[in-house]
Amino acid sequence: MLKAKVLLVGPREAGKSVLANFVSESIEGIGSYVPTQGVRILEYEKPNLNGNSKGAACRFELWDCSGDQKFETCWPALMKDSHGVIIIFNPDMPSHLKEIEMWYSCFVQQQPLLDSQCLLVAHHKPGSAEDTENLSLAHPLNKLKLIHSNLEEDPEDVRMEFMKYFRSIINLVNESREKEEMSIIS
Ligand SMILES: Nc1nc2c(ncn2[C@@H]2O[C@H](COP(=O)(O)OP(=O)(O)O)[C@@H](O)[C@H]2O)c(=O)[nH]1
Ligand SMILES: [Mg+2]
Repeated sequence: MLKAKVLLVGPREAGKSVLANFVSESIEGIGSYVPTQGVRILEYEKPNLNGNSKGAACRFELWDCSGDQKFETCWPALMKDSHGVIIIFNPDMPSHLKEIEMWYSCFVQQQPLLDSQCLLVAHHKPGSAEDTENLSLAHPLNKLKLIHSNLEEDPEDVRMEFMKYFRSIINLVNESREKEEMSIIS
């Protein structure tokens, strides 16, 4: 069984918990806003995600982190042994564009993770502005893979993009495991 730990971080009320529930097929619906306290860990299992013939299942731990910076002292514990970081923000909020630089710096650059282990998600809530579809981000965020998520309009596209990202993370985990195995016998 290949296992990966992926964090969901970003500004408050961006939609982290909604997306975490959606991709993990958790039944918790969209209700009134409940701020996540510290972190909530969702498990998600996917058979045969990496498409190998062995058909090994993959297990994801999705760490739905609080966007509140009062939990900053917990961040090192959250980041420990993580394989990926998904930064979720609301493209309608100019303040989020600044804030995600901080999340990127703390959770990706300082760990350090590769840029390929990071996914940026512009999450469009119902009734959001149309023109933010052509969002252009400044360096260094413009080097990252950016997807748009709109659960009302195209939920399957969102799911597909997340699965693509999860597949890339599982491939990295698989590669590092193979390297470790090789290093033991050589
Ligand atoms: N209908 C709908 N509401 C959403 C969506 N995304 C976020 N929301 C609303 O925005 C609130 C904040 O989302 P949440 O995921 O809890 O934000 P978090 O602080 O980033 O975890 C939720 O309580 C929902 O009311 C969405 O895709 N559809
Ligand atoms: Mg939350």
